[in-house]
Amino acid sequence: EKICVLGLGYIGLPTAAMFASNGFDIIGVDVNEKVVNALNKGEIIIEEPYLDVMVRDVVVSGKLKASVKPEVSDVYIIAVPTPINEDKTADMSYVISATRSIVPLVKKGDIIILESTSPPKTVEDIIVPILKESSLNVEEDLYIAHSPERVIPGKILFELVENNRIVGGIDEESALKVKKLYQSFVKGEIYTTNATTAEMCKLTENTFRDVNIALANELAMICEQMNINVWDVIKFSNKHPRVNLHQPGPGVGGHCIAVDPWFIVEKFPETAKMITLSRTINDSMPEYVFNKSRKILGTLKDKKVTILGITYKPDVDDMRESPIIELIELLEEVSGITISIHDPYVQDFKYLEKDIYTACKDSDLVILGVNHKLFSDANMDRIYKDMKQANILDTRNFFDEKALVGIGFNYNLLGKGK
Ligand code: SAJ
Repeated sequence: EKICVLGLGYIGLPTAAMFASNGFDIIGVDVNEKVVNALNKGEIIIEEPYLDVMVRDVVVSGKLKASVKPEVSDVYIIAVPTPINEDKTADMSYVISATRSIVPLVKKGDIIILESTSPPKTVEDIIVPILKESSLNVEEDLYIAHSPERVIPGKILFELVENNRIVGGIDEESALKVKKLYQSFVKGEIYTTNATTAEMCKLTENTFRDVNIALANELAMICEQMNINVWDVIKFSNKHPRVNLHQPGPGVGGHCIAVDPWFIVEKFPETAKMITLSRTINDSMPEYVFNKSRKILGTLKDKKVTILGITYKPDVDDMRESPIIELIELLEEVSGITISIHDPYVQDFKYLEKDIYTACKDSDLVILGVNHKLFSDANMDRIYKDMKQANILDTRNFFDEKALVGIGFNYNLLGKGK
């Protein structure tokens, strides 16, 4: 069987490689020639553990080829981005053009799968109508389903295999056909349902996290006012068998959790009250951290502020929608401020210092933005000695408070009052 995977990003490429290493012939399609050229040489331009080796193997064995144009296949998997517009609606243009590009190619019996995270009813209202532009009797001749990706960056190859999966078909036969296809490598359960339910499940999963994180962030602000530690409140509350609070932080980043809830709001703006409010709370966190920094120093004017970690989450190089970038933008507005940044995963960004000690030297405040594991190797005694004023603001409950206070730091924790 030949599979055409449209979109060779964080989801499409691992999926293509996985099918290829399970014996399928894959043509991977991307509009970006750089991605295509690199891939045909067995190289990848994204960072994901083990993916480089896997891709190289299937390219060398001839199972995976890349092209800027789709080719006639038996299965088409759409894994293109669905970014968010300024007005918080989904930009469906890539899904639309990818679907259009296969209209001239589809034949009776083909399978079409949408993997991109999409607003509810995308399969019904966008995919099916576009495929009807072909000469086929779409409902009869094609098997169409949404099977949302659910993998977490940093563990994509593991989760692709191990996670449970949902397949929502335009009819039962479609769902079962697609389930069978994924069973070639998925070890988790595969649950079948209709397309709109599958679309809504994906959005619900990320919305659940967003709402839960918003609650944690609200509790953090409340606990600060009460002079107690929210991290203790959450830790002990979670000892209850039916409580599972998430962690507060400087905001929610990434291209999923900070985006997907809007795809529900877009369709139901009046009803989606809690979802909208949670987004607003989480989006307000960079400003909250900024104000907390100002309180620590009295004024940020003419001070040096160092930020450790600017990616959207720990131990990855991905900066998309990172709340720390927003924090930096707020800091930039302060007159006379000096900003320096250290992030072992980022190669190219303003204010970047390759060395953590240089970044912290003469600083008035170090803000821990992201809890990269690598930061635990830092010699905090040395950082303390080199700082102008030894203030730390930990937004992730990463540091050992006792140890830092022992060294002499003025340790501040998001969600903990003084
Ligand atoms: N965050 C918190 N507190 C928490 C957990 C996360 O502030 O308790 C923040 C993180 O710092 C980060 C953001 O939220 O900025 C999102 O990080 P994440 O690790 O929770 O999730 P993503 O965006 O990397 O991946 C999510 C996953 N969804 C769920 O776990 C329900 C993943 O399985 C999805 O495949 C992915 O979105 C996606 O593509 O939709």
